[in-house]
Amino acid sequence: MSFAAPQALRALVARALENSGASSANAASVAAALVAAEIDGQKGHGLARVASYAAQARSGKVDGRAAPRVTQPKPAALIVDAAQGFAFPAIDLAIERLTALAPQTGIACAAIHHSHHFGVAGRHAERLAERGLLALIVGNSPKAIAPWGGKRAVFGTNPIAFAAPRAKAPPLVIDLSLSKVARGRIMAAAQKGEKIPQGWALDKDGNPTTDAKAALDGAMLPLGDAKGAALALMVEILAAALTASHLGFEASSFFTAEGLPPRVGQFMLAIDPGALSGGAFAERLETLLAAMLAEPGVRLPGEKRLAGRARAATGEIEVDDKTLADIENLAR
Ligand code: PYC
Repeated sequence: MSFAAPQALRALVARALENSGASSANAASVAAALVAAEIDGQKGHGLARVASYAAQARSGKVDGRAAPRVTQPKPAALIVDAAQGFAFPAIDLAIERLTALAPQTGIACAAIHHSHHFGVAGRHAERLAERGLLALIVGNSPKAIAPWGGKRAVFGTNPIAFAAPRAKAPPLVIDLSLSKVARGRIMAAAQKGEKIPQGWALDKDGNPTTDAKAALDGAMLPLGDAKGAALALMVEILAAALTASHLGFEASSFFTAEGLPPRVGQFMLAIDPGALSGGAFAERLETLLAAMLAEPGVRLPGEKRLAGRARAATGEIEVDDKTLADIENLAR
């Protein structure tokens, strides 16, 4: 493991992406998101993505120079066209515009069209909550989960993120992907030749499997069984149908540089909590959280990210040697 300062890492990642054809604005936006994910302990959405993002920018699968465009078809509805570029610049634009709009309209939404991997969904929701808004964000991703009762993957892992502002504490953040476990855990088991527990995945014929390689060719099981599959369906409708984007089973991989752009979508909803609650929101939320915390052993969701940030604030963060070396090569 190596140690590096967040600011230096952001500059390094941005240079790696610019060398691969990204505009400097896009490279800075992507670098900020990936380093933030690394700091928050979400390494699957952090620096490990740089090499594949750079390869996709080089091959043209992602348009690294795309400039997201926003239109406002209805007073409280925004369309942000990511234009087959990276998701983060489009999300940044949506956050900026929703922050201005939602306090005027009470509730506002943004449909991000023709997008890419949007990393840690909870971080985008949290940024809206840091601006005083309640946020709900969903995004679809390439096929991974079968519809309940089916054999073949149709839906993505389709994360759902929610964040609520708090007066005297960082926002409460809830962030969940809908597969029972992250696909990265199955990939890691396959690499090591290890078995996976029963109940994580199906093989390509729809049979439950403990063989990690067979699971990668098959489908992942949703958390909460039929209920999770229903949520994955809901996310496809909000994130892909509503954004005129690719459905999970139509989307190309977020990892490989070959093929057409994934063109997935994201849907973001921002609510002014004061407007809808007549000013009672903060008190009601704190009463609820206090009741939870009165139970011994209870922790609020999302606390892990705060621990990562506290460590990063002391100076340097721990980065995998090979990942860092790959980024340094790309940045030369
Ligand atoms: O956590 O599964 C996930 C995910 C997919 C796209 C963005 N995050």
